[in-house]
Amino acid sequence: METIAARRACARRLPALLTLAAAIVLIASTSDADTIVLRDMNSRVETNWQSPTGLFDWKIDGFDVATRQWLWYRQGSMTSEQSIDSLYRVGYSYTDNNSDGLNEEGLITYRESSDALASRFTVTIRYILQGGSAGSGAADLQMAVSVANTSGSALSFRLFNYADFQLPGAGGDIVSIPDGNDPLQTQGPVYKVDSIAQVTSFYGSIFPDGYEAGMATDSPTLLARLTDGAATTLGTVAGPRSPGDASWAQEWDRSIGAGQSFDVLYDFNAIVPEPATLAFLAIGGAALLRSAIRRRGR
Ligand SMILES: [Ca+2]
Ligand SMILES: [Ca+2]
Ligand SMILES: [Ca+2]
Repeated sequence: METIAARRACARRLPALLTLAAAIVLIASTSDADTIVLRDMNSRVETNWQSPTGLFDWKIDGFDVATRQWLWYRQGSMTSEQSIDSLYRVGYSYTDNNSDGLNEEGLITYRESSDALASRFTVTIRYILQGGSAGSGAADLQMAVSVANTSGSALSFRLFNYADFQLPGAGGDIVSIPDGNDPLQTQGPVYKVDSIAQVTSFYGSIFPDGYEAGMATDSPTLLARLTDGAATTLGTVAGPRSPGDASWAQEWDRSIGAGQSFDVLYDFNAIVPEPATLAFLAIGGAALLRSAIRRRGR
């Protein structure tokens, strides 16, 4: 039973607790609010979840392969697509799955509006980073996107995933999406970001409705089309596109049933070894490297 003395002791501690709470809020709003940082082995990913900047940094052994990767959407009768961060930002959380003191998993949650009861859908993005050993130049990033229809009727939803990766080496990158769901960006025989999108809850085709391999010299660029304030429908541009500053985008058009969700799992596999490692790769190490990464994933 709580005594008066105990209550008084609690009351005396209260100002200190409030100060501590204020300090924690301050830390969260100044250093941690905008940017989510994931780390694992040789790899580090930074995502600004509160702006269209999105994922802006993916360093592998110090080399940054990502200029931007982010999601846009167009729902119902919206007249232009909007970046996913323009939804109500519920929050994010970290997970350190392997208890090495580094958070390699981040979960970001958005919903239609600040009013949870009035919102018809939520969107969650779960990133899981899997680094390679130091100097390997290899890393893997998974992104699981779930659009959940929390309303009582079907929801018309278009989801766009845009990716602008960069690879080392001169001469520009080559990008292709031969089957629609498998964007591949390469530079020379070794450097690459090999992506695959897998629909994990079935609504219509397992393939995207639109996909385009793009170049920074396109007019307008893929990014410009997603941000121009007009409704965009992607075509089917499989490429390969000629060497340059490559990007790509995919579009999923789905009617999501009441209480159902549309889920896509992306896997981005990057290989950007430093020149010293290339000699090793030249004698057949690339397959070993790739299988080592895969083994870690199981
Ligand atoms: Ca960890
Ligand atoms: Ca547009
Ligand atoms: Ca690029």
